[in-house]
Amino acid sequence: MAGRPEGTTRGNGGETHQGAGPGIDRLTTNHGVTIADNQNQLKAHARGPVLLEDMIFREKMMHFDHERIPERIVHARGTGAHGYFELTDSLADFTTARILTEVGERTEVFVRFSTVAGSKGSTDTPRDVRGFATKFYTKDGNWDLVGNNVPVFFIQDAMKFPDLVHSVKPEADRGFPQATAAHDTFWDFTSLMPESVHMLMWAMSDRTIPRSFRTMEGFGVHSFRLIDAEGRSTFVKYHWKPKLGLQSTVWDETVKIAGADPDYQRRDLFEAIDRGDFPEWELGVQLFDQEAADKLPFDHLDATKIIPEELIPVRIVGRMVLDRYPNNFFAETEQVAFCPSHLVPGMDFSNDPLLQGRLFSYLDTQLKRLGSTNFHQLPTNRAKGREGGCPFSNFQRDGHMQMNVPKGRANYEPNSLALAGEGGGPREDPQTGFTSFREPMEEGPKSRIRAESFADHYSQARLFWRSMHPAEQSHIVSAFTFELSKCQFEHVQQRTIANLRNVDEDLAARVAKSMNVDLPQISPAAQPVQDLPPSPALRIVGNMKETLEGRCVGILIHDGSDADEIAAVRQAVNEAGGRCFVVALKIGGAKLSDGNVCKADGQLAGSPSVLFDAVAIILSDDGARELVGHGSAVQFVMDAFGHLKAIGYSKDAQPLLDKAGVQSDEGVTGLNTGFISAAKQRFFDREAQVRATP
Ligand code: HDE
Repeated sequence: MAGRPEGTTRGNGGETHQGAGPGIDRLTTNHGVTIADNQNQLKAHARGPVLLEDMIFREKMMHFDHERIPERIVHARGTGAHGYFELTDSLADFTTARILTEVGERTEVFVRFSTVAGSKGSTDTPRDVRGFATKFYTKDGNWDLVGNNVPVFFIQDAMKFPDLVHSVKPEADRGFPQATAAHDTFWDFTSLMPESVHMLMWAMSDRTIPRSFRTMEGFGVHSFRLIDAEGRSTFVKYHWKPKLGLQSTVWDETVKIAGADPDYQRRDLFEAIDRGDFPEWELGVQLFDQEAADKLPFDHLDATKIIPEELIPVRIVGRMVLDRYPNNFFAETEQVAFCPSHLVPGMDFSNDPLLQGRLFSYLDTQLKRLGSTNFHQLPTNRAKGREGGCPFSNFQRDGHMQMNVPKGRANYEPNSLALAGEGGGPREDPQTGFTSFREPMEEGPKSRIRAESFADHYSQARLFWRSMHPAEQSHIVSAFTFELSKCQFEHVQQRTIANLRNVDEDLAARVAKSMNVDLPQISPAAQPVQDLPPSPALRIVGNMKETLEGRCVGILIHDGSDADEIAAVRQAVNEAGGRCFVVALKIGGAKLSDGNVCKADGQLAGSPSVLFDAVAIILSDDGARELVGHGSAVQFVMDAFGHLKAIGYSKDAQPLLDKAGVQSDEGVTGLNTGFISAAKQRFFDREAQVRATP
């Protein structure tokens, strides 16, 4: 807890009432009646039948029977945290929304991170896009920025969303596989939808195997509008940039994390907040007007396109800090309801047909999931930013689970009967109310049509591929190879590779070669593919921060390990802003060189090196020789090496390194000869030594 008072990262939410509320020490029914016996049902006699009249049992069991609500149709597995957003640079020239004009003001937020495809009980680390949804409780009402950690999407029109999701979810007849795109139906669908290819490049890249939520970027994906006081519009794309920089895992590592700790990413977020190491992101905006939009070599209303930062720079305007964990997962994280339609005055939507479809879908799904049109009254969803008085006020009434008790005789507008002094109840306000941008509409026949300007499916996929570092390119090839090799239908594999030929011939040839299949004929492209300039900002390698902040070093010890060496590594790691986690064969720890017992934070079999960012192997000669006989110790070192991590080691640990096949390189160091600076990095050049790079 790093000296922080217990509970400061939780418990400030205020909204606790029933159940374990402070000061209530009696156990009661839901109707406030004190319970005398919570152990036994009411029976006719000691060994006799149970009586139907036992209202205490029936209430308890009925409530339990109904505890579950439908999980989200997508993004079912998630975790959330409270925090605040603080504006650092005013956008008053572009918008009237106070959250974007009042520099220094802090606005409460709730953020939910999620995977997309898996069910609620799946693991945290499949290859998958991550959701990054933020609810800002602003003075002007709630604003939901419901984004992902990838800036594009698979499809262009919301009409195709149910098809896309059906294809990636478990297959219809067999109900598996879970939480993965690596199966026939997904690749069948996407191979028939060339518009998905750009997103597939991102999905097969290291972006979808992030190390932590704290090391992910976030994107609003669509273009939105900001509206100024004169009603003028500027397009905006939103970006979240993590303070800790971008960091991902390698595939073998992420697969093993899923086994070692299925809750790895939520635990990481929880523990970081708990120790006061608050996750932080900068909010960036790309601003552009219609004229600039018209000059882009692609249509910004097409959600399969990015606007490279090199074309329109990202302006940093604020920061978000997550500093409080929910009091209750269900009440807050499960019941939070995000809707892209939740905008505040000074903002508006664009005509992106994917966004337009989302405006309906999220509101609709909350009704199904939360069971009532009154879901906005739940504490986690309530608008609470307005100064003074009721945060919302209208004549919508009744419905399931109405939690307010509106006063007065009139529930319609206009009226003249409302309570004295209230002037007939709440009234609209043309000055400060939400007004849509007065966009001039083109004339044309009503039609179901895809704009011609959406027809270029490959140029940005090529841009992405060519922007990648060679190590990232080979990871992309491996990911396509892995996923397509899980497909049983050759025509599905072939059609995907045929599409990839439009992205880059080398990419397609490498995938075909590493699958040992024929290179198919190139698929026809609807438009000639453009050679757009690469965007180095899209890389992870090179954009990863060299820091130990937010990172953890695993220290492997055994009986006889040098106490001074352990202390020195701990101190150096802590001074660099990192954390240490001591691993020993047994949880009780090991007897060190100075005769003291050092307790372990984790037992070796349950604390593999995949859980750490770098490892220090501090062993005596005898200790090393003994651990050579333990597969988990050998694997610990072998994986750290294979996952391109720094390994610092004491001289006597050499036999264990030899057994693990560690070869010397700049990431394999003595404990006080460069380990700390090595621990801040990953060694991508090592990759060729540890696996065949396709
Ligand atoms: Fe979502 N999406 N989505 N989505 N989405 C949902 O809403 C949908 C899309 C995103 O933590 C659902 O409340 C449609 C893009 C996040 O609670 C559902 C389309 C982006 C979350 C839904 C999209 C997202 C969701 C399921 C295409 C990035 C989790 C439960 C037209 C910009 C929010 C729910 C949370 C959740 C529909 C595409 C992000 C069914 C129809 C693009 C982060 O309503």
